[in-house]
Amino acid sequence: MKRIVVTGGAGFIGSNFVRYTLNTYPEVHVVNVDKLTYAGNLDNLKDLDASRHTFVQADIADAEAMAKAMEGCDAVVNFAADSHVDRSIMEASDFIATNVRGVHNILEAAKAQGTKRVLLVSTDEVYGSIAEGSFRETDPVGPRNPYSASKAGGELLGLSYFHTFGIPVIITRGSNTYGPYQYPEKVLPLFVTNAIDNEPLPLYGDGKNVRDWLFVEDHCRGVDHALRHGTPGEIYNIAGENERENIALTTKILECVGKDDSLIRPVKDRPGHDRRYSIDSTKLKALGWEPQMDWETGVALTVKWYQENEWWWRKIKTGEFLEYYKRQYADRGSA
Ligand code: NAD
Ligand code: TDX
Repeated sequence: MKRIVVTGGAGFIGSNFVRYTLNTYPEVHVVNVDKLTYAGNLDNLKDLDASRHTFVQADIADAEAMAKAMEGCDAVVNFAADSHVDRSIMEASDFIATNVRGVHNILEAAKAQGTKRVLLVSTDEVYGSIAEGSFRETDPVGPRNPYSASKAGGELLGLSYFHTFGIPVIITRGSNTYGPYQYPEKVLPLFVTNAIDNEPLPLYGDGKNVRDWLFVEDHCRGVDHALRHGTPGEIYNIAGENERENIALTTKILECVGKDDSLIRPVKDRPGHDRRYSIDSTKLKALGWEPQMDWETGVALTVKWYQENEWWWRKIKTGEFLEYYKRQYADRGSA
C-alpha cells in the first residue's frame, strides 16, 4: 500500500490516523479528503510531513469529487461522518447525506477503479444497548438513534457491495474514543474544558450510562490492523476494555483538572439514551491487535493535553459552538 485515501482526516480520529500512518509507514502517501465541516480543523494537521500528505477539501457526498480524489489509490479508509449523537437528534439530514450517501459514493468509486481495500470506520453504537455481556460481530445490529442508524446504513451498503460486486470492504466498530484533538462537543473534552473554566459539567440523567473508553491511538492501530490483516467482507470490533459509568469518568476528570464535584450538574437525559455499550474484540485480537493504553493514564494524558493546548480549543469554543451549546443545554434544567 503506497497511496491511501483517508476521508475525514481533519477530524479527531482521522487526523490521529493520518499522523499514525505517516509516522509508521515511510513509503505511504496519504490523500486526505475532508469537507471541513464545523468538526474539521486544519489545526489538527499542522505538524504533518507535507511531502507525504495531500489535503483535498471535498464532500464525500459529491460523487465526482470523490471519484477524482480516489484515482490511483490502493486503499480508502473512511472516517468522514457526522459523528455527534445529540446533533443527530436535533436534525439528521446531514447524517444521511454523509454517513449513507457519502459511503455509497466511495463504494461506487472503488467499484469503478478496482480499489484494493475499502475500510469503513464504524461504531459500537450500531449494536444498540446491552444490559449484560458484550456484543460479537455475529450479533444483529439494533441502532437506536439517528446517528447510529445512519452508520448502520453505511455499513450495510458496504457489505452489500462486497456480496454483490466483490468490493473488498472491511468494517471496524470502535468504542467511545478519547484523546488529543477531539472536538469539545463530546463528553470528555467538553467536561475537561468546562472544568478548566469553572463551568458546570452537564451530566445526562442519573450519570450511570456505561461507555467503553478507547484511547485514540489504540483505535488508529486497530483500524490499521484490520486494513492490513483483515479479510474482505468481515467486521471487526475494536474495544477499549475500559467500561465506566459516566459519573466515574466525570469525577476522574475533575480529579485530574484539580476541581471538586460541585461543578457536576445533573441535567435532563438524552432522548433514547443507550444505557450501556459493550463489545468483544476477540476477533481482531486473534489477528494480533490489542489495546495498550490504561484508562487512568489515558485520561490523565488527555486532560494534560487540553490544559497545555488552549490555543487549539479556545477558538473552537466560540461562534458556531456557542450557538450549538445554547441550543443543546439551555433548556435542560436538572435531571
Ligand atoms: P469528527 O466529527 O471529529 O470528524 C469527522 C470529520 O469528517 C471532520 O473532519 C469533518 O469535516 C469530516 N466530514 C464530515 N462530513 C464530511 C463529508 N460529507 N465529506 C468529507 N468530510 C466530511 O469525528 P470522529 O470522532 O473523528 O469520528 C471519525 C469516525 O469514527 C466517524 O466515522 C465515526 O462514526 C467513527 N467513530 C467515532 C467514535 C468516537 O468515539 N468519536 C467511536 C467509534 C467510531
Ligand atoms: O454533555 C453531555 N453529557 C453527558 O452526560 C454529553 C455530550 C454526553 N453525556 C453522556 C452521553 C453518553 O452516555 O456521555 C456519554 C458519551 O457521550 P458522547 O461523548 O456524546 O458520546 P456517545 O453518544 O457515546 O457517542 C460516541 O461514541 C460512539 C461518539 O460521539 C460517536 O461518534 C461514536 O460512534
